[in-house]
Amino acid sequence: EKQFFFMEAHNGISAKLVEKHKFDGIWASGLTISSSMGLRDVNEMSWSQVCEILNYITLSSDLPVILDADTGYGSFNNTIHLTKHLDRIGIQGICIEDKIFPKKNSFFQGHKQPLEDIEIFSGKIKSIKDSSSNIQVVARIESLIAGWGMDEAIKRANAYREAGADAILIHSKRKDISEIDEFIKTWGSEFPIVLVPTTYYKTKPNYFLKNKINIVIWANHLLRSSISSMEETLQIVKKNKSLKKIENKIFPVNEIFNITKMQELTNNE
Ligand code: SPV
Ligand code: MG
Repeated sequence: EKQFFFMEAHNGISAKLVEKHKFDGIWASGLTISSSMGLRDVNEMSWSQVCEILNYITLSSDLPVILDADTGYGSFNNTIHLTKHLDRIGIQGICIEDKIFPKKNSFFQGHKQPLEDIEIFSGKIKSIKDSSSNIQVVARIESLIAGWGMDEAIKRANAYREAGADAILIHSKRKDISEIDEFIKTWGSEFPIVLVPTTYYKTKPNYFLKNKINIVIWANHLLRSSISSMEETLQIVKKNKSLKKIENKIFPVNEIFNITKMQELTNNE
């Protein structure tokens, strides 16, 4: 059974790089799209601003894209409205999480985030399926990460499968796979599973293989590595008042021309 590894992208250039490196698909991450705009991952960007970014992502790559659509940006009706737009943009997957709009990033240590009512969330899943035959729905369960427990997670997995979800994303902020593993063993369902190993990053690839995990998402690693690289450049240039120490470390301008296909323009001219 094939496994799919999705890497995050938050703009056109990151989408192009994900494709160049032959990942299976793109995770259009709420965290990285909003942070790249200098905003918080708390639905400060509107759904239509997110769709604008998606237009650049789909223009830049032919890879399948799953949009991290948070809660679906409101009620089931907002979610339907969004789905129609995603269909036109050409997105293949939408992931919605069972928190309440406006949500906060799951790793943010604040209060225990409330979960959406199961019936209401199941209604959102059904309404996406009813409004598009092209878009696959990943239902993301926040019970574990928000501290509501394993029984709640299992109950929700059953309900979301019943409602027509195409896959379940079970999220955890443990440093190891233990909680996820318990969920998978307890649920015992032969159903597509999506994982986001951000905190349990030490998990061996063999675990994903053995447990038939369908999609593994590297959720924020291009944004985080680009911030590290920008930090390094800033420190070196600030200190030296010169570019000499940085020029050979950074991506050449000519390579940017290659990535954006400048030669194609010349040929067309
Ligand atoms: C995102 O990438 O925005 C996600 C994954 O939702 S996480 O930040 O791990 O919750
Ligand atoms: Mg998110």
